[in-house]
Amino acid sequence: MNQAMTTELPRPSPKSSDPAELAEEVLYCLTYRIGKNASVATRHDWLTAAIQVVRDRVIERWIESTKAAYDTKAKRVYYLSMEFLIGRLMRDAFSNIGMLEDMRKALATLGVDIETIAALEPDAALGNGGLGRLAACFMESMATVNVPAHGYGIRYVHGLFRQEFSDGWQVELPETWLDHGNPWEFERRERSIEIGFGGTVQSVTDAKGRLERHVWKPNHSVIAVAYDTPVVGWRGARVNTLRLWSALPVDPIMLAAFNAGDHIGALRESNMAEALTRVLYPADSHIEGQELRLRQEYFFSAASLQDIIHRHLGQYGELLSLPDKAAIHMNDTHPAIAVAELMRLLMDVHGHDFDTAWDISKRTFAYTNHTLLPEALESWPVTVFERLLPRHMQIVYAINAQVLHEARAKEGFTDAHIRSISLIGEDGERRVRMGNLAFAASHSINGVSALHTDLMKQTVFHDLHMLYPDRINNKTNGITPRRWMMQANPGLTSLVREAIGDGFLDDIEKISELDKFADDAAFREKFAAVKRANKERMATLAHERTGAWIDPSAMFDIQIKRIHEYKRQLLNILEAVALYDQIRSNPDKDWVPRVKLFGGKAAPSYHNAKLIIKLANDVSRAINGDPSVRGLLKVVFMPNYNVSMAEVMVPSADLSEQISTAGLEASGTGNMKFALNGAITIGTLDGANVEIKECVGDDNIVIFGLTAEEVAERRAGGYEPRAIIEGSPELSQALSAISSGVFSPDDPNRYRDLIDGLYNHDWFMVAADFDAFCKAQREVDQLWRNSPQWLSKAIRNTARMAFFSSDRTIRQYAREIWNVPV
Ligand code: B1N
Repeated sequence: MNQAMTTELPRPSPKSSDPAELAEEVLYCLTYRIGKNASVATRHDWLTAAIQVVRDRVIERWIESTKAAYDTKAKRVYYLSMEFLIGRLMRDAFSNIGMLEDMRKALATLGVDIETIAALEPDAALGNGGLGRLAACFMESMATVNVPAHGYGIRYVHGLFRQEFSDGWQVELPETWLDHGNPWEFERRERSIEIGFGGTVQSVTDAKGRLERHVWKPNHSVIAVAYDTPVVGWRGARVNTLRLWSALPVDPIMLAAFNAGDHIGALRESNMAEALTRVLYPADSHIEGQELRLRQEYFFSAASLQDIIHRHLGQYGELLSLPDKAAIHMNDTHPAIAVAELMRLLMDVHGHDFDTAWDISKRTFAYTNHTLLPEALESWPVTVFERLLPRHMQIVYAINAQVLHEARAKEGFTDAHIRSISLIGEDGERRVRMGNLAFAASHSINGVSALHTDLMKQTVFHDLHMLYPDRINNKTNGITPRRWMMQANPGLTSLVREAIGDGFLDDIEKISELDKFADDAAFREKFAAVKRANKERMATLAHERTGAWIDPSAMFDIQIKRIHEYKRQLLNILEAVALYDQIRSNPDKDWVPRVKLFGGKAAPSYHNAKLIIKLANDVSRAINGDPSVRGLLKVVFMPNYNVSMAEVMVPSADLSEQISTAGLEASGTGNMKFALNGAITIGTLDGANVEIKECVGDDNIVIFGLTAEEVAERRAGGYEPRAIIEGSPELSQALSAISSGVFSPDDPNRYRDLIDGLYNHDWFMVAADFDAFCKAQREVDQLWRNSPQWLSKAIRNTARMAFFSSDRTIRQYAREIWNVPV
């Protein structure tokens, strides 16, 4: 740095953790980077200055990590994901670098409260739910366990919408996380890449007329500009890069058109480019099939692939060694077009033949499947694909020919098998099946829980698994204990440190030493006090956001996740209605006071999910306003559930609701966050709940309902919900209350479709599991009445959750998929 620039106010040593020196550093940033002095600085200015101070330390390690990976020629992991639900970053960085408390003191000497400014940091919501949050946990764990990795995604201007309620209905408002600038990101104009779309493919022949290669001539293009965010691992062990792409027009105001007087037309290209990265598609586990989405997918996959190739060529000068030096991971099929792009680059740009390119691709790519829901399996009409990506379409056909050839050469493959393996679906409109493309090109295809992986083999990928039996493997999801325990629950973290020492901070396996404290009455009391404080904090938030007062001594029963019929928020609401009825009928019974908390967004186009939100709000208004159940039952729906809100809700929970129809939730990760924070799970044997049960033990979890196998049998055997409803007085009563307008006197028919759906088909088997769920809830009440027993179980949950650390997950990916040392 230029000495002259720093002579006025010497820049304090960036290594210092002394609060007085840190305070000076904050003032330095305020003065020289923001251009303000303390007397006029806004709270946002203080936030930016504080972030810049931690950022400086992070940058030093970032440069070291990048250089070390280069010098040692280490294999790199490239994690391609349409979504990174990272949330706030300041506390994460302070905490991982070990300066949270020093910074708190430093800011206090300047009259600034760290919690106040922390709350101003926007919650980066570049994702919908579990899939995006998993990518964020993985980024942190890769930095922690020292895997050289780059995350690649899209820098959406608007992340997931902000949710408000208007008369109990969800209203979506644009999220504007970049309004105050983003101090974490570094724009890398030098990493700008031109991405083409459309056009034609020309064949170049040699002198003898033999085909030499294909040349794609796109008819329009945009520029992808890189924005880098550093991702810090625990104790600053390593700093990796999250590289997000933003689209810019190649020729912002097409001068020719502008000069010819077509002012609007001149901006067309600019508008089109900007539309590409403007907004995140707000559907979770559901594909809308709009062309803009395919453009987004190609845009970020192609930019990432070209970046990876550029880096590899810069260091090694050839591409045959790509599989030894790069592992490219596809987070679901959203980046699957990367397969065709790599093949195109290898063949058309770098002159490799198909067989070589195909071999390189298969040894480089791996793919994670996150859902078996048919509406989430991506496929694109051949017509759209061909128009947008004509060369990639040819390559998909060539890959398909190869795969079908391999299948035909194997014994036992009938025409039906061939049809299901094909990358092109031929039922009705011809479509490119992105799952089959990702599978065909990957040496590893993993599911996200043991059950989900088994079901993958039995269902969607049955025939591809028969053809390539060594590829499917399981990697049960995990969560980072840094964010989901140390940062979100500092009270519990200190208590655990007091009990078993600091070892678990660096090695989460050691948290099992807490197990013996489950029988220690004094420890139980302290554990209860921590939970109580977390519940008080939650009660304050609930009051701030909804106006409702909730009693921290009641049981906090929480269901937070995207609203989806298969996740069965409806089952939970119906149980609340039934309980409400029972309390009113038997007011003198010793009911366990409960607060049922909900949080979650519905995709804007998902009608039933929005109706379920309205129902929850209608039920909430009726119950909370009825003095006859006061102090015994409350229902609160928290608006605008996001990562930051989860950080408050999860540590406050007594009971964790994980009640999806068995076989439909691939894994779940909220289930892990709650259990780690000492909540007891009520759940079905679905996704990772199965493994949570194995880890915490049958006595420390409440399981109910049909198994995945039973669900399948019932479906096959002709499921008749009407008969079941009629056989359950509680369910019939709850449904007739809703359909007669008890909760919607202004519009008694409001829930007609929802209720008719339950009687007529009940796809998600709410009726089949209703009685079992109510029974399980009364068992939960019984456990709650014996407080020492409840606390022992809660402590055992915390003590037995080490397996669900994303550090474990990432180590397995590194060893078993990526072939990277950890
Ligand atoms: O991925 C999570 C799992 O824990 C959840 O069980 C699973 O539902 C979730 C299309 C998805 N699966 N599929 C999606 C998201 C966005 C989109 O556009 C599909 N999300 C999941 C992590 O493994």
